[in-house]
Amino acid sequence: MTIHTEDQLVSFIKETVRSTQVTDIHTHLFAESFGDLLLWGVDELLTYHYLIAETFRFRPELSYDSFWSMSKREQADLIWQTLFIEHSPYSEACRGVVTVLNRLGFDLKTRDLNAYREYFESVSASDYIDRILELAKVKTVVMTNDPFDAYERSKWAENGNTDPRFLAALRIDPLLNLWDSSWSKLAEQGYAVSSDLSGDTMAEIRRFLSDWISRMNPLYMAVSLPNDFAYPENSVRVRIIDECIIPVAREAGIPFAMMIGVKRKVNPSLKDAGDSLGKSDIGAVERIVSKYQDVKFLVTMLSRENQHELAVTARKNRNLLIFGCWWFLNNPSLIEEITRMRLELLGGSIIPQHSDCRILDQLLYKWDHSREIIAKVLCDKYRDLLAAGWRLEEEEIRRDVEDLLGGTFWKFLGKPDPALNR
Ligand code: RAT
Ligand code: ZN
Repeated sequence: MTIHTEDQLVSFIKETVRSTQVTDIHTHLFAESFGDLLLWGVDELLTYHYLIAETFRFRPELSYDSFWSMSKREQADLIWQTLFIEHSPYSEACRGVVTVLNRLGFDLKTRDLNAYREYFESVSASDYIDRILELAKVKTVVMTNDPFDAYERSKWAENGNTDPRFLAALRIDPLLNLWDSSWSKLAEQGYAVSSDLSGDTMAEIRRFLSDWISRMNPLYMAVSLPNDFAYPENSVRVRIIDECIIPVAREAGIPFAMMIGVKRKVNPSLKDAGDSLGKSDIGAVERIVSKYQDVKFLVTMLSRENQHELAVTARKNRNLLIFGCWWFLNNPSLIEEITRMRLELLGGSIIPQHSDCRILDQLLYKWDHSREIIAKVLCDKYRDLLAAGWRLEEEEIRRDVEDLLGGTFWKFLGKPDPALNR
């Protein structure tokens, strides 16, 4: 149907963005068969590392050790008291909890954490996964799967992944960032590697990757890289990228995802909450993607300062698909700025957002909040077209939104969206 007025346009876009099912291309969630690796419930929500960092800012008297020696429930009580009762919860991570509690139908007037807890005692993981995926309108969740983690390996050995709504991503941070300590983990798994990369080491790393690709069937291989990531470079990391990751990605026909710009452990006392960010050299991205034009790269960068040059680099390299407003960028003001700029430079050939959820319930807020902004930006873009006399068809807008929320990703992978056959 043709759209004639601005009012019609705005309500159609809002409704379409709100109701379109998403492929969430990067999360830290797990299918039910991975047991307690899947985090869910209000105590997990409250002890999200983003909120831990915020709590310490308001508690100068609180020692790190005393916080870490508390039970999860005690930590959650303290965070609730500090960030929700003693202050108003308008930071994005706090607002997220409010959105989730609201979407679950809890009475927010009471602010009674124990009453919210009761619900989680009576629900099963399986029912809760169904409920959240349905409420969040997320059809497919891409996990982050770490073959260096012994506990996760045991889960792959027991059942593996049995839920088609969850798909794997092979995460290889230790291989590229911590070779000095990770080579022995490969050796323990039966690969003939040595710390100095001599002998069969490179072939054995390739064998390790191929074995895990067969076991997990991942959609891509992924790494987070420090802000000083350099390419090319005379380093263990770059040798492993050139001699192992790239050939294996090419052979398996899967992309290499690079998440660039992390400064790990700037405050180790904060544990997971202690990482930061730094501006990176876009030249490293330019050089690697243009050197390997037959390999696909998914790239996201953590610093706001890198976003414009990353979008321009994608204009020059069709084997580069940029994705998401990652971690410290996952705030409304920055999502809006970045999404607007990306659509202006690249049209719909981007993945505007991923959730990065660590806790299942967060799908509700991460996607609610992002959908609202994506819709707002799209309204402006289509309004400009309408004003310029372009004929706007509902079907075409629906197609575009489906692409932004997953279609572009599947086309880039060269695979049909498996959710379409479920
Ligand atoms: O956003 C986060 O929760 C971070 O701690 C990281 O997990 C980051 O997203 C990553 O994948 O390294
Ligand atoms: Zn992540």
